[in-house]
Amino acid sequence: MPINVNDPEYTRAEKDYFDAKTAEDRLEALGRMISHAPKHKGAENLRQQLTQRRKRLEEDLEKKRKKGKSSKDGIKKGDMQALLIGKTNSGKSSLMRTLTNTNQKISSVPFTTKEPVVGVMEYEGSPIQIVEIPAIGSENFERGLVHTTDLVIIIIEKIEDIDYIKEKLPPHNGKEIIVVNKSDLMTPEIKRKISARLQSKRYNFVLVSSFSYSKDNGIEELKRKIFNSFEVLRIFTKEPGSEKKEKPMILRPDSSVRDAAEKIFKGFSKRIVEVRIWGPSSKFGGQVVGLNHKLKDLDTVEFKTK
Ligand SMILES: Nc1nc2c(ncn2[C@@H]2O[C@H](COP(=O)(O)OP(=O)(O)OP(=O)(O)O)[C@@H](O)[C@H]2O)c(=O)[nH]1
Ligand SMILES: [Mg+2]
Repeated sequence: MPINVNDPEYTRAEKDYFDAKTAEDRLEALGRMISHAPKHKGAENLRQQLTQRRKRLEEDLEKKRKKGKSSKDGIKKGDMQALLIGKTNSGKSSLMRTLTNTNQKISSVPFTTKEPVVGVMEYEGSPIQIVEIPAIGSENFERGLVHTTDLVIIIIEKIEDIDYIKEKLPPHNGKEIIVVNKSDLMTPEIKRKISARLQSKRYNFVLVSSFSYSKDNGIEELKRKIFNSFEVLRIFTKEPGSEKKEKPMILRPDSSVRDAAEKIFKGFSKRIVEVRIWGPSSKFGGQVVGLNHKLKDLDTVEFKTK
């Protein structure tokens, strides 16, 4: 038989419980209901029901939290990472599909993308990780990824979008490229005006159309700008007597031969007896150098081990 509880604190907590908009608020209100529930024997059933309800709510919340984690922490940052950030409908998903191998949904319905989508853009043999972040200003926008990224690609449809986005953008140390999308809808006159405005503000920018079939769509220029913003060294490695590896390793500027060796695996540099290099940092092909030798982009390094 349901019992009537007269405690006003309990009544308020119960109202909050039913009015709660989030699971966290509901759980909080339920906690108050439990502490104000009558203590006498006749209310034993009620107390039991409430604690059971709390247990279920807590389990649901924990599940949700874990799921949320897997989307956030599941993205292992690549050597070169760029985030696509923009308002809803600006064409993030469309651009991503043109740049990479992903196949996410494209739609004029706002807030279609609800979780980050990760793809890879190959540039001259080097993989660049591109991540679409759900629309800025939406509850699914993920701030955490912005702090650590190398490059923020800001997608806009009109110039005013830049201020809106920059205001909401969390602090970060990455570079920025402004991408004006949907240029296929613009007259040459409008394109000229937009370019002049962005140039006067000294933005690194490019006008594109995500539609790959659209002529002069700016996509190749964007790819080049993306790659150039990383300022990395692409280093090919090899063993004596064999061909160099097909794909270069990616190193920070100012890296040495030792850094390259340690990237292969930790402690590898201790096993090396001789290093030869070819390419931009060598005086001649096959020059023998020490572990402290500074590398240049597109060098080939040969490691001879014990
Ligand atoms: N004309 C034109 N339309 C485009 C272009 N890029 C995207 N669109 C259209 O814009 C709409 C939104 O595209 P999406 O790629 O889904 O946009 P989004 O930024 O990912 O949107 P949300 O994930 O919902 O925030 C779709 O109707 C696309 O067809 C473009 O370059 N030109
Ligand atoms: Mg999208």
